[in-house]
Amino acid sequence: MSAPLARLHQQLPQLVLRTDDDSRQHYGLDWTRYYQPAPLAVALPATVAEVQGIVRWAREHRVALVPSGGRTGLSGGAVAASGELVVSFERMNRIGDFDRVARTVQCEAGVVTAALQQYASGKGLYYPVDFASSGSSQLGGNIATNAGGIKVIRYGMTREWVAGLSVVTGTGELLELNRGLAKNNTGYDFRHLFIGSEGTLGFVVGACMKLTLPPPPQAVLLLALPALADVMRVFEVFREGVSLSAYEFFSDQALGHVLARGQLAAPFEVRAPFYVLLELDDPMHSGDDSALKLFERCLEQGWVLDGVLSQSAQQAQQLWAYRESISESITPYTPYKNDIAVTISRVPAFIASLDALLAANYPDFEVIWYGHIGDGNLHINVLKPPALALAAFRDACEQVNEQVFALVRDFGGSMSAEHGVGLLKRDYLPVSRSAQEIEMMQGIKKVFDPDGIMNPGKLLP
Ligand code: 2HG
Ligand code: ZN
Repeated sequence: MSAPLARLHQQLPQLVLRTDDDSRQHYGLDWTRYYQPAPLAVALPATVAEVQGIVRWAREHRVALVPSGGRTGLSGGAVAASGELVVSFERMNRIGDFDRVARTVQCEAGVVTAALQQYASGKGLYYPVDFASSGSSQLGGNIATNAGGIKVIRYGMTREWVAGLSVVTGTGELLELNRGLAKNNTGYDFRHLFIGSEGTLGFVVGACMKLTLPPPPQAVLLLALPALADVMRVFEVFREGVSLSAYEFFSDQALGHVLARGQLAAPFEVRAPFYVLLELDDPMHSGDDSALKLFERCLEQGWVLDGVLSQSAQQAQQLWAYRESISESITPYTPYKNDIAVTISRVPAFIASLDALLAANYPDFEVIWYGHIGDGNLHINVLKPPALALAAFRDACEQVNEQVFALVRDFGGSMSAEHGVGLLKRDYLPVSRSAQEIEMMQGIKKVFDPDGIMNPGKLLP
C-alpha cells in the first residue's frame, strides 16, 4: 500500500479500501470500451462522513477522485485510467424518509434505479425515469449525468425528479441543496448546477426524489415503416391525437442484431426498413379508440406497412425488448457511439442530411440508427469491422465526427443528448457550448473544486 493510501486507512480505519487487480479493473471502467482502467485503489464509503474524509485526504495528497455508481455510462465519465482513487457509492444504498404528502423519498447515492421504482410501486406511487440499465444504474450517477431514457417525452429527464440534493464538494463541504422544497426562490439553485456536472464539482451523496401517481395501464404499439422520413410523419399524427409516454425508433439493421441473439422472434412476417415503438394509455382499458384510428390513417397514407398492439402487459414488455436490447446486442462490435439531438421540429430535415452524410462517409462500416426520436434524440452506432484495430477504427470515426458535428451545430443541436460528455466527448464540447460558456464552467469548477481533484479530465476540455 502506497504511503498516501496507508494514511487514508489510518485516518478512516472503518473505510473499505480495495487494491486488488480485479477490483481495480472492475471499478475503473464503465460501459465505454475505449479505455484501460488503471486506478490507484477503490474506496467504498458507507457514510457521508467517510466521503468527506476521503475528499479532505485527496486534497491533502493531491489525489484525483473518480465517482463510481452502476458504471453504465457510455461516455467514460466514470473511467479511472490515470491512477485516481475510485469512490464507489454501492454501500450507500438506503432508501428512507418517505413523505406521502409531499410525494418524496430520501435516497442515498448508491440506490439502484430499479430499487427506487420498486419502492415507489410498493407505496402505490411511481418513479418514471427508466432505461434498459435501470437494474444496475444508480441514482447518484443518474443525477450526475442527468440521465434521460425512454419516457422523457412524458416525464422529462432525471433533473425533473430531484427535489433536494446532498453533495460533498471538492473542499469536503457537505451542501444540502433545496431540501425537498417545492418553492424556494432564494437565489442560485446549486442543485441544478450539480445535476449533470458529472462529478466535476463534487459528489452526489444523497437526494430527495420526487414520486408521482402511476399512469393508467400502458400499451405498446410497434409499427413497421417503409422509410426514414415516415418516422416523423407518423409522430406528428400520433402526437396530435394521443398522449405518448414513449416514441422510439430503430432501423431494420438494429432489429437484425437483436434477432441474431436468438431470444426473440421477428415481430412481423415481413421486415421493413424502420420501426417505431409507441407507448400510450391502453385503448382496451380506456375505451378510447383514437390510437387505432390514427394507425389506420397512417396506413392509408402509406406511412406505415404493418403494426401490432400489445394485448397484455407481458406482450408490451416483449415489444419493448426489441428496442431495449439493441445497445447490448451490438456491444460485441465495440460500436463508436454518437448521441445527438436537435429540436423535434427540425428532426425531418436533420435526419435527411445526416442520412446522406453517413451513407457517403461510412461506405465500409455498418451504421445502426435508433433512439428516442420523440425527443429529437438519435443514437448513431458505427460498428467496428472485426479485422480493424480499435485505435484505427476510432480515428476513422472521429474524422467523420467533424462533419456530423458541423451538421449538429448548423441545426443548433446537442452533441451529447443524454449520455453526457465524460472523456469520450470532452474535446467536442465546443460543438454545443460557446468558448465563453466553457470558460465560465471552468470558473465555476474552481469555486467548488479549487484543487481540481473531482473527476479531473472529464467534461471540460
Ligand atoms: C439506449 O437508448 C441507451 O438504448 C444506449 O441510451 C444507447 O448504446 C447506445 O447508443
Ligand atoms: Zn438512450
